[in-house]
Amino acid sequence: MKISWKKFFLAMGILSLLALVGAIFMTTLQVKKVEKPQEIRTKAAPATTLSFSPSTVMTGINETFTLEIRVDTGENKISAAEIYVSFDPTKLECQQISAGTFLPVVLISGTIDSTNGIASITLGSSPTEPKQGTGTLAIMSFKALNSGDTNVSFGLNTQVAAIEETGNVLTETTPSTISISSQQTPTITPTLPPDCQPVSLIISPPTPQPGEKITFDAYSSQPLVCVEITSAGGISGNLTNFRIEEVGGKIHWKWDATTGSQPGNYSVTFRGNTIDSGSGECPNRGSGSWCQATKTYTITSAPTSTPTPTPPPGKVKIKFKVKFDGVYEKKADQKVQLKVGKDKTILQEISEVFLTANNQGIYESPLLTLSSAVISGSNYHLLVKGPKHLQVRFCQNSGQYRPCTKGNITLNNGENILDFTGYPLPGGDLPPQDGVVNALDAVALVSCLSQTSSACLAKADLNFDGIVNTMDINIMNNTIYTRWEDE
Ligand SMILES: [Ca+2]
Ligand SMILES: [Ca+2]
Repeated sequence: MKISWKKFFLAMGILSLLALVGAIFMTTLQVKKVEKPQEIRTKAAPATTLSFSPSTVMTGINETFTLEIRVDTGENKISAAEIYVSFDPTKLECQQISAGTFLPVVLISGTIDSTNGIASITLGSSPTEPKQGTGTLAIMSFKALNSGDTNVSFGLNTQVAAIEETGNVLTETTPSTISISSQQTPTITPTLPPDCQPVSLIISPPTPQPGEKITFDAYSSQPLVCVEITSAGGISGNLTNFRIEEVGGKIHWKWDATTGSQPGNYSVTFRGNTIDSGSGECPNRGSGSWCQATKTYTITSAPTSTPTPTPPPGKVKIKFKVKFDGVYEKKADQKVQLKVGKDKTILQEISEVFLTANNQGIYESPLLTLSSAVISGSNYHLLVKGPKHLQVRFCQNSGQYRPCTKGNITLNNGENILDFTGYPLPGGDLPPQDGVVNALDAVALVSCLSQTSSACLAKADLNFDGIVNTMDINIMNNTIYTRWEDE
């Protein structure tokens, strides 16, 4: 994934007093195609293209470089990609191929055939969410071995699958041209802007466990205008939110993310620029003019301690959908608390269920296997509580539009799909949550008005749109003094 944040003007330099003025916009860097596309096949509905970024690389013998495999799905919603990349093994050594962020699930790990010059990886979407749009499918690193021009291209057996489509939806691929000079390229320092200084990148914790929060902290001694962070996988969800902190006179960019479930070694690159193109855009420049740092991190295998024994899994599985009041389009992943009850007894409580949204803002859970305390039967109810929301009791498998009292949910062995979207979770119980929306929540929201800091967004951005404003007040007003938490 590659994102750049534009238009920030860091000024007032004399005493290194930095004022942040203006808005921050998020844009996906587009891949510039310079090669004539290779036609693979033509079909009516398929619309997906693959390319490499950068499309041209100038390097020297023994130098290493990185290529991102970029996808543009067009109208397709893709669920899997089987990628083959061919290269000339006499000129290039492929050192790694790993998952990007667009299709986060590694179905078949990256393999490299150095004899025949083929690297491959097979990736899938999260089961509940095929992906549409543009993004980074995979990241490759190469070492240049011998001089000359060569191509890195997609193998003809590369395939992309999409829902509602049969067969390969790939319509074209674009190779990358690599020019290897006979000498090592001189250090890139001379091409840096005169004030471009090295960037530091700190990853904490350096060896997170699966599902653990990880923070990337990047800083440079001078203001950077365009910044972006690229993760070579291992992250669940997008690195879409960053926060800026000034520490010891230096501006720090910090990203919080959650590690995925796959243990392994991953890398992340942060880079920034001291200038923009004058139009608020990051200039499409060669790699030489970026101030950047790359670090690796390791996700360890399963947690070592098991503090509380969990009941053995049962036979009932559920997948549920909810909406959050005021959210009508795709926003960042959220987590909710889930309780499964019958009569007055709570049979199972799951403190964190991660939900992902579709384009209509409908959030869906993964398929959850409930504990053996929940057996096939009827009269269940479910309690769902959002991160800034009142808890809601759901009594019907689907079609509920208002509060209820008597549980009437039937759960069978196997998969149960529960649709709670008719009754959006009411927002306003800001953290620390106390089960009621009252003046304390209102004061906390007002104190964050017009704010975009990560602390305020986490606390009071009720519609997850990246700012605390009157829209969030409206959502709280829908709830305040009129609704109490269901139990
Ligand atoms: Ca409250
Ligand atoms: Ca908001």
